Amino acid sequence: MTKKILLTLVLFWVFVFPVAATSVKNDLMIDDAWIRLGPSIVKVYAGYFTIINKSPNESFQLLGVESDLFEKVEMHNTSIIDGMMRMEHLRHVDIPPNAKVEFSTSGKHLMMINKKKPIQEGDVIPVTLLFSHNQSVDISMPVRR
Ligand SMILES: [Cu+2]
Repeated sequence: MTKKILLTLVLFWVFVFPVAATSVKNDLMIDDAWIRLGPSIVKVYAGYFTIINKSPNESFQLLGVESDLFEKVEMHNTSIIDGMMRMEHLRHVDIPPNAKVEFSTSGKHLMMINKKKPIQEGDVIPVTLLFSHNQSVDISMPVRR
């Protein structure tokens, strides 16, 4: 009986909280994915995650990002040039072997442009990352402040 309850709890954890899980595909691991909630009138959101390449010798490139909830998703890099903050549109992002590449609140980030429907805190947005070597990784990005 106790075993059954325990199993139920484990299954509950696995299937009800997939958001907490890390997405893994072969050597690529996506961690800490989230989208920053903006004011409801804002149609552009920023998204963050960490990509870990566990391969000791193979490098990947992140070539694009897609989400059905946004018209388009771009990869950007924020940098300070002559005291001015600039955002550069990245065509691809290199993920070297055994490396960790962070999309964070300072630096590289996703720019998720023109949401197609209202988004609230706690929503989980399905997003697909497109990599070189014909790899794609589906992730769930929770929306929070
Ligand atoms: Cu940007």
